[in-house]
Amino acid sequence: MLNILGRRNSSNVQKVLWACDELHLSYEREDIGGSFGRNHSAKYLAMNPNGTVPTLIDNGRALWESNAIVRYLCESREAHGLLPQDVWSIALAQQWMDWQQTILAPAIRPLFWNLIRTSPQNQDLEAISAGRNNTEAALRILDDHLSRHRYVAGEHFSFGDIPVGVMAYRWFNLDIQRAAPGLRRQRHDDHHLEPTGAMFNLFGNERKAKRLNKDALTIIRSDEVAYLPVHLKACATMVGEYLATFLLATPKTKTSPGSPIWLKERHRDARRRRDQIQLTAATLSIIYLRARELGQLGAPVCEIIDNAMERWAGDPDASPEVLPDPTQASYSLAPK
Ligand SMILES: N[C@@H](CCC(=O)N[C@@H](CS)C(=O)NCC(=O)O)C(=O)O
Repeated sequence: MLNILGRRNSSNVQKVLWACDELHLSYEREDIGGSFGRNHSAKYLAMNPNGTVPTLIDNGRALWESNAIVRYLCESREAHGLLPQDVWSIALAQQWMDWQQTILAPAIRPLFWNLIRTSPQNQDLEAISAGRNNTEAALRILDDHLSRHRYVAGEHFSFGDIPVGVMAYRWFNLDIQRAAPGLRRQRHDDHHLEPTGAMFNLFGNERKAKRLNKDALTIIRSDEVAYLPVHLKACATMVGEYLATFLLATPKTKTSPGSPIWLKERHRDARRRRDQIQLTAATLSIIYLRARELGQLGAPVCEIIDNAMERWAGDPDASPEVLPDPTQASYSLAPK
């Protein structure tokens, strides 16, 4: 089991969490650093003498420096494809990781620190203004690169996108004026503010939809191999109940952002009890609701789940080729 030491509101910890998520790695995390402290205890300093977060513990060994951790995770689990395929693309990915540490992070740090971590009466307005200009100048470089390449190392998402993606996400969520059009946010729908311009791919809705698609397919395929039809049927029934409960509780005119708390609790409870059927049902329902929020982009994900649930809900003894009538899906919420 991997252990990540570090508070989740640290951008450097977020890189590691994002990488674990991409690689489908399970881990345990401990809140350390910032208001949680403990990063200067003798025990912590023995693992990371800098007293910074994150630190990764893998098999009793400690690794620090967030970008090195991201690379290590990707390289040691290379089957998952976050590693660029050729030496030049690997060098490009590393170039942008170093650039994030040496150019982008120092530019945005005073801006973030003053706006988010400092009370309004103590904010340094000059530092805010300089930080905004410096960050914008740096992000123009990234934006220009991404207007010619889909991701930092070329056409495919790689480990090199994670550090700059975390920083760009931070930038788009600050309540500031932005001069360059590509570095502004635009209202995507009722709930989401999305970056415009070339950086969209790093963490925009298109990418979210792709990930949800991949996650849904992975879960469905592996459960179809691992479980008996009777278990799959129980799971489909649960998904139907979860989604119906959500529908009943949510006015037709409104899609509320995020999954409801009770559903996340079902997910946590299933993990605690190691109830794989409930875990799959809660996970697929969460994926479904997230995809539904993405409108047309998420519709194929909803369709994949709808189809699988119809298949699973069929007679456990029936041949897998005999699929129930798709028009009978009573819980379907897929955006049309
Ligand atoms: N270059 C290091 C920087 C680590 C760093 O400065 N982390 C900050 C949080 S983003 C930290 O530990 N701050 C002290 C604290 O959280 O108490 C890395 O990328 O891991």
